[in-house]
Amino acid sequence: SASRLEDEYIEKERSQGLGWSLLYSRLNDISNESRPSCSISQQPDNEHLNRYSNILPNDNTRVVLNGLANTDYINANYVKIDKANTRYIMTQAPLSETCEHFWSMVWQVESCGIVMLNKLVERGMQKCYSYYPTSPGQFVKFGKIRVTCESREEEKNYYISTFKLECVSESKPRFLTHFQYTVWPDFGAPVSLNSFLTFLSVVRATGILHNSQSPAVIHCSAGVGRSGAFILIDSCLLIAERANSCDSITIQDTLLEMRSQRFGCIQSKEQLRFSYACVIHGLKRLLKDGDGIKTYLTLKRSHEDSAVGNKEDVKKKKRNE
Ligand code: PTR
Ligand code: PTR
Repeated sequence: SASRLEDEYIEKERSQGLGWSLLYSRLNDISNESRPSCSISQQPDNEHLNRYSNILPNDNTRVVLNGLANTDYINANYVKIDKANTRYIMTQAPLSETCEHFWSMVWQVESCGIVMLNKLVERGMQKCYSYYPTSPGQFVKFGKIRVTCESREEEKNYYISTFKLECVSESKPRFLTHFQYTVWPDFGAPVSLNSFLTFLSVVRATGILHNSQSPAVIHCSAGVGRSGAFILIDSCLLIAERANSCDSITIQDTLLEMRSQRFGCIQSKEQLRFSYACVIHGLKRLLKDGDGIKTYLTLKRSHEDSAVGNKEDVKKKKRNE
């Protein structure tokens, strides 16, 4: 059942959500104790290929490009969650000089899908290069890869597109589904649990997420905050769906497991709270247990600022971006 996890959730909501601050900083302390080495990303040839100097890929799980592009470096990691039996690639939003690397990676791992959780421009700043074509028939070419838009539909809160990929050295094209979710502010959480869970179920239904052959590529701007929450929710919901239950320890352990493969996953306590709420709400919907989580809206209303990101996080963000 979902009731134990919901009790733990309600406990953390007490005293203006103090429980979330405590849990979030405790998890950060644990992650910081075993900070992974990220030295390859800081080599002189690679430094300028990182969108943010403070968000770097762990050396041991980085995606090593195999020769389609003129470098083996990209700010991307393989992230796998054993208990859920899932595997993804998490990466930063392409820069103009890394689009070629990005598409070479997609071709190399034979990915069937990309999930983009950011907008191209956020808070008036460019947060992602326009690395993909946006109208049917239009194409972009980066290095050896040509990407043609076959279709693009605008749905409520997201776009879904089909791209044809062609590589100069191979005759056979491949096809890929691209999603862009447009209502998730950086350092914050989507406003509606139901709309997010609907989006997740549409992505899942295409089969791109749990494809044992090839990982989906998940990105936002830095490839840690929103992408981290997305993967945490997807994997913990899978664990919950199989066992008909989930607990707080599983969510915490899964996040730590993710961070050991890509440092920085989940960038605010609001994203941690949203992840819990989605797992509870999703599990209750699955078990047809009432209407879903009872308290998500309540706290959100009493903490308006945390609905779009904690104020301190936003201030910190303004300093470093
Ligand atoms: N039914 C409960 C309530 O309204 O408080 C729980 C709930 C909260 C259900 C949020 C869904 C929620 O998300 P959405 O914003 O998608 O309705
Ligand atoms: N320098 C930025 C900062 O730490 O504030 C890097 C950054 C930007 C980190 C966006 C996370 C960000 O969010 P997301 O991973 O969801 O794009």
